[in-house]
Amino acid sequence: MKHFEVNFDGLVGPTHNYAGLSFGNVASLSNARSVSSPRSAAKQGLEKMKALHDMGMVQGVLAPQERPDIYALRRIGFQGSDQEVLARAAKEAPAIFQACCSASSMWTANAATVSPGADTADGKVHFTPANLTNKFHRSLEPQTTGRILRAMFNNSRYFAHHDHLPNNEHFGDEGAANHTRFCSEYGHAGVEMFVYGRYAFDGSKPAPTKYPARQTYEASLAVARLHGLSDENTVFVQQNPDVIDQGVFHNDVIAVGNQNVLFFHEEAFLNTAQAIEELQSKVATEMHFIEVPTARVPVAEAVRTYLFNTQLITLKNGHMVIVAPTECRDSEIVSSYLSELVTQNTPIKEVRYFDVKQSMRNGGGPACLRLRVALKDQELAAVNPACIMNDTLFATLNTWVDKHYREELSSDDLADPQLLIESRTALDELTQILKLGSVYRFQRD
Ligand code: SUG
Repeated sequence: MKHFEVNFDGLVGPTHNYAGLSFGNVASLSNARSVSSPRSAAKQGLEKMKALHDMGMVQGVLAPQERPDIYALRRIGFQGSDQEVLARAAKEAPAIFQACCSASSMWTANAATVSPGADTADGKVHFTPANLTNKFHRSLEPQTTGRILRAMFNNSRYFAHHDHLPNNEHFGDEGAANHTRFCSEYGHAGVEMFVYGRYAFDGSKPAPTKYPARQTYEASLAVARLHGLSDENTVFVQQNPDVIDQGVFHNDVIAVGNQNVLFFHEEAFLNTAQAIEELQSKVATEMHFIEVPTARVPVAEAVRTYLFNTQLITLKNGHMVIVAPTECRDSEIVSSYLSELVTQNTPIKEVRYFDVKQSMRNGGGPACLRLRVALKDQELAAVNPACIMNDTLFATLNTWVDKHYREELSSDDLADPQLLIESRTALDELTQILKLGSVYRFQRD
């Protein structure tokens, strides 16, 4: 039996823009209203996917969502033809309108939480789309995410799909951005670490005071229950509220793990010693805990460069590579740290830098752009093959982007009725390329 970790990267959508929608996410707020390039954004993402494929990884593609979200605008009372809905919403409620235009589904680390079959009670791979309740623009994603995941993992013998958790901040769930799995081999039973920012039903517990904690303890527990995980293969860890208040809006901005490695910042967790002890006692292999001290990399520098929003991937020769954004290379503090790290006695042997600046300016690094799914070979064979990256798909998607995506987009362009037509035309063609069927509402209604 063979097993793999497959990274499913979000394809950036045609309305990629900077609207400053994410309070608590420093990059999103500081780049608000700058001009974006949807075409470069999509191509930067595709280059990363292709590079991982060329490194021998199995790489998948997750389709973007339809934006502007006309259905959300109708639901809050804007009426008339699609063009009238756009024009009225842009004029009367510009902030809400912009939220309905966000291409935020590109950050597929927030698409869902996934538990591999080796960990679950029924042996199936379980998927729960994240409800993303904390931000209105992101709360528009889960239903379509669920449809896309069902179209990609469409075999009930191997895959179990759940509805997203109740749409309420008490059950705020941000998906795999707060979920890390440790194991010896991907196909072997592992331990799943859920990191939460606050307790929703107990106000006496520590919580951030400035920025929101998007993930609740109760949501993490609910996902673990749905997936049929046990006490033995789960660990629940509270994020340090102080780092949330410094812009760490998801755990994947301050920690990343893979197999037997947890790479994390000294200030990441509220109770680090306890978390380490519990993880080591539950994971069936010896763990490497690589803790980066504040004295070496301050939290602000980690947030600015996204040192921890890196991907840790295992190549076929067993070496781990750290996939980092070029912002890490361009920081003296971080690049010197990384050059030393790869010479030390840990499985991490190499750093590869990627330019994902279009995404970074909205607070999305390499790790935000991917959803990890550990699969055994027979499960991989049941995945929609049109969504798996290869040289032909890479060429096809680049041509598709060139044909449909704008070079530049400013917030004023979002109300252009032509953008809606362009976006729907592009996505309709994409569902044929990725063989997804009619996953978008404009194709179904
Ligand atoms: O949810 N940014 C996203 C970034 C998500 C990053 N994901 C992970 N860390 N896994 C967010 O805050 C900004 C959109 C705007 O401002 O236009 C945004 O949604």
